[in-house]
Amino acid sequence: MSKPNQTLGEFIIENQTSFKYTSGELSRLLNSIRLAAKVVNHEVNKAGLVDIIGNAGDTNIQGEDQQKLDVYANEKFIQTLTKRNIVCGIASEEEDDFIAINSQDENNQNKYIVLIDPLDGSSNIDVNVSVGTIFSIYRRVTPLGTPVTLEDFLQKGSAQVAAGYVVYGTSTMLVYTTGDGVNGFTLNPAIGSYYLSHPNMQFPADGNIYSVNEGNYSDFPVGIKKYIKYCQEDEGERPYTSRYIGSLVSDFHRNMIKGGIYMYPKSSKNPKGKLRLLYECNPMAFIAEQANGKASDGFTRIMDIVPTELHERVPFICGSVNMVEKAEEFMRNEEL
Ligand code: AHM
Ligand code: MG
Repeated sequence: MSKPNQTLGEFIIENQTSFKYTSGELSRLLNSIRLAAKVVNHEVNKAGLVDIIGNAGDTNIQGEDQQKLDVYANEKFIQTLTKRNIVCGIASEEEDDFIAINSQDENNQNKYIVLIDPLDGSSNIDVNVSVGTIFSIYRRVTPLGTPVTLEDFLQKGSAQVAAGYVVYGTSTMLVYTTGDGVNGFTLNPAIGSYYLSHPNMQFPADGNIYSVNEGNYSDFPVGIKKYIKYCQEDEGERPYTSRYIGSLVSDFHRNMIKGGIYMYPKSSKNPKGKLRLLYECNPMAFIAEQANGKASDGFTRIMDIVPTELHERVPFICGSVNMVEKAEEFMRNEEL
């Protein structure tokens, strides 16, 4: 149930009873993410004012430059979730391994683990283009009071209990699902509260936007090339338009509101695709499906893929259901 002018805090509390494993624990966890996102938002907004942009000199596990704001966001989310003692484990796109939090303590009854991409699209920070945070929440599968293991993190996306993103754009929005639809909240920076601005978000079944890095076109699988040509030509009608920000959260958010498809296929540069199954694809797939959209790797539903490693990458096609199914049809036809 959503009410006009409802704040995110009120919404979380009012809806906690409709969650299938009723407990205040998930609400406390979502509240911590909400808080950390506000702190990160404050820092992102002043990125142009202070000397915080530029590389921190480190590279992350995927061998990419880490920028200072990535490091900051990573620390803030980990600190907030650790200090409040509400999760038993965290895995971050910016960390080599998962972090266990007091999970060996037999009195520790915390059952949730969080996977997070603290600042996605970070190559956009120093040019004032929007970036985002993506999070995914699961229940641990190993017994309470024992140390968390890799098994707790390598769960299929279909086991997620909640997922969401924050888009630091012209306004800052937090969008999330607990498996009962998707709701979006806009931050009022003067007051520091998020208000329900986009209740029950839905991908239109059809759309006219395709989002893909066409710079990689010559390397794409033939099915994707043909789908792109179909979008460009479509028997001379050309109903499609191309929009690509290069920030997954922002491209996804726009496509969910307007109708569209986002694609990051494999290429020779990224033979398994670029995006990470656990930190990026699964949470976005959960949100997409909860909003009547669809997400696949071209052949298989993203949330059915069994992960084998923390930083696994997969090709990602996501958005309006009819558009994703059309792209899958082109992929299938090339397989035959
Ligand atoms: P990141 O996690 O290193 O920021 O990379 C993920 C980002 C996505 O947000 C975006 O859609 C994609 O990478 C853009 O990649 P490219 O610049 O290759 O088009
Ligand atoms: Mg990322």
